[in-house]
Amino acid sequence: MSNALIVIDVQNDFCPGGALAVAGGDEIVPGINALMADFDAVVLTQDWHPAGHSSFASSHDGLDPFGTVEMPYGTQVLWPDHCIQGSDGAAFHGDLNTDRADMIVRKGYNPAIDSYSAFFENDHETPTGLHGYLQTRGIDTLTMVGLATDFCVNFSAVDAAKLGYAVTVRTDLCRAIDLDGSLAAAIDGMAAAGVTVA
Ligand code: VGL
Ligand code: ZN
Repeated sequence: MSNALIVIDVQNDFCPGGALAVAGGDEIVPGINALMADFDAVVLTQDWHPAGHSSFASSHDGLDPFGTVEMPYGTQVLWPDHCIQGSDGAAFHGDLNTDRADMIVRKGYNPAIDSYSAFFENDHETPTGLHGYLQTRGIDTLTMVGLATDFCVNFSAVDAAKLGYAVTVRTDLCRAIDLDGSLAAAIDGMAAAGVTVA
């Protein structure tokens, strides 16, 4: 069997100067590029929302970014408008080595459901197709890096562990949003799910 590096959402809007900037988000790019040579496959994910997406605070009258709203699939954090399909903010960081990517998985394109995980939308049911791709390539071991540790990396790693992959998260090559203790909760949740948090 083989291994894959899963690079989560290393996009301009999650880097300093972006719409949902993660502190130090750009610092991890050289280390991620260097790591790519160690894997059989490299997969990039790309947060890819239509304008007016239901995860944007601007789509809910009277609600502010970083608050929450109840959606049919559970509690959803509301975000500033970010990663709008085709925008510069949705583009990968300019220094990320995208040439090495075998596969790019876009997520969050369904207007009614957010998608933190690379495997399932936030209803935890609707698949992105990544599991099928990895299975058909015989990949059983994953290393995850990218943005943000406590949201998209966390959800992706926990789903991957549930699906039976051996998963390592390289926290030195991730950066967090850290809303109300979300980073500590994510580290605990990943460890509890059997993810190796390195
Ligand atoms: C993310 C919030 C909203 C992430 C994406 O990549 O962690 N966080 N959309
Ligand atoms: Zn998003």
